[in-house]
Amino acid sequence: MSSNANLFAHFKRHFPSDHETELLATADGRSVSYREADEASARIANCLVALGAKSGDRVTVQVEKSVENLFLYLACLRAGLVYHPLNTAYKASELEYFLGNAEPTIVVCDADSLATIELALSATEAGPGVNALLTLNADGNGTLTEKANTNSADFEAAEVLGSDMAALLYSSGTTGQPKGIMLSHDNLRKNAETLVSAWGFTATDRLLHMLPIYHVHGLFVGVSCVLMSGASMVWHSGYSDSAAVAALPGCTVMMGVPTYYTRLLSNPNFGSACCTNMRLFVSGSAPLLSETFEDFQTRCGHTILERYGMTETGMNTSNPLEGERRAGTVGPALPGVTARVVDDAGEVLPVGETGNLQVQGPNVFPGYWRMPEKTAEDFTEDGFFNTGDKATKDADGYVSIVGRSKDMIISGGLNVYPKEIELVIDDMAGVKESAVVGVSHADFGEVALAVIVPDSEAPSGDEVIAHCRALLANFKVPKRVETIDALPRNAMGKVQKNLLRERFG
Ligand code: MCA
Repeated sequence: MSSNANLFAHFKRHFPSDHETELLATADGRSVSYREADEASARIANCLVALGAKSGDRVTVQVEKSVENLFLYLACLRAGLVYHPLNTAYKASELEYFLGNAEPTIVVCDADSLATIELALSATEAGPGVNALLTLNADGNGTLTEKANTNSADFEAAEVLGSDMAALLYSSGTTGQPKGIMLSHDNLRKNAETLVSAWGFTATDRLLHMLPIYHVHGLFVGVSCVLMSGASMVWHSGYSDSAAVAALPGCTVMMGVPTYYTRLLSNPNFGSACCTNMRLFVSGSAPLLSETFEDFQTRCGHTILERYGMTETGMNTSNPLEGERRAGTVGPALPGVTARVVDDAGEVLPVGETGNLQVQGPNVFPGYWRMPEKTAEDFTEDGFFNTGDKATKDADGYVSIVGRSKDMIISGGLNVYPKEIELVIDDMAGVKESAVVGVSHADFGEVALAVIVPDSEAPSGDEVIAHCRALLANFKVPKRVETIDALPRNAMGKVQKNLLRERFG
């Protein structure tokens, strides 16, 4: 039994000896014990298995953040099923791709999106493979909960190999076609163990959890650190700076994207008085401005710990818990992770030079779902993953991310791939071509700006935005649209996006 690599079995080993200990408290006063999480996830695991889900099958989940959604994730782990979470902002056409590609056995969605999901399923070949389409609403009710409640509260964690897939998350990629990122039980466990140790998590910690749980940050960093240390959390369904100010006095750790911290700073009630029990603020998913880092120090006396990760790799580097946290850097590689900066020929560069950042370690994913060629493209012969980020490393090993070679925008901690938006805009009547670039934004750090070249009657900026809004998740919708006679191109015909950023940024 001890050889079982099932992540849930590892979590369970770290449960407090008294299972009545609180695992989480919600914003509306509900208290959930470790015992309840154990029993509820067992009931769901039994239910999923009874519905015919077998080890390795995907369970696609597009539901709001809730306690029951967390139980569903734990249930998938224990049953050896692959948890496939989707951002609740995704629209029908985006869903169609994910469902068609992931080919789930079970789909769980909010009752309000049932018709959309049914339609998306009927449009893909994956539809007939779905054994059950269940609902789970933001309040925790729905057919999943109803069915699960009739099941036993015992479930032995399925025996899995460390290399077996625990979760499938998608990244849109530079081509506009999303790639499924397979994350194994070992990837998630080893990264979680590293973080618990690097950030000093113990059972006395209480994490302020306001991040979504359809991404690595909220699920595999936040939840994993808590469950791997027997700690507890204050669980909010979303981010609000005023709710954070109210909750912080009862917490010891907070994790967030930089927007969470800039919004905290803009709240006049935020200051050292809220932070008397706090020991750590962690920031990631997007670059933290030095200005935010410094303002935060001045305002509450805490130095934000910035770390760096990706969906493909989990966390790679982190500023230290003890020791100097340097503004503008993401810290040295975490124990067990190797981070190197190479030139375009793959030669390791001397200290201080800018190049391509590559990483290797037990946290790095084994490859893209059913895309062996793409996997081969993104890994070097000696097994390093090309992050697509440009970086430098100083003499102490501190890494600074200085740019991205993959044409990506990070908006409010969410990755936005211009190609995906350009394809949608190029389809509009009156648009000859388009280019989407990231421009600075006070709240989201960066947002998408679309530049269109009209060919006949150009659509208005509002029409372009409305078109995007109908087809794309809201965070991808350009915040602004500009028109230009021709896109600037270099001698190779490549659009010079830097010029567009300079002109319209
Ligand atoms: C919302 N909007 C956005 C974004 N979020 N626009 C651009 N970028 C965004 N991220 C827009 C909506 O479309 C809407 O526009 C308006 O803002 C208000 O929407 P609302 O949902 O009310 O916004 P919010 O609740 O204030 O959300 C902003 C947020 C949220 C709290 C910053 O986006 C968030 O929680 N982001 C964190 C995402 C995350 O977990 N990232 C980690 C990925 P309109 O009104 O026009 O419709 S994991 C990762 O990156 C790696 C692995 C790592 O290292 O962590």
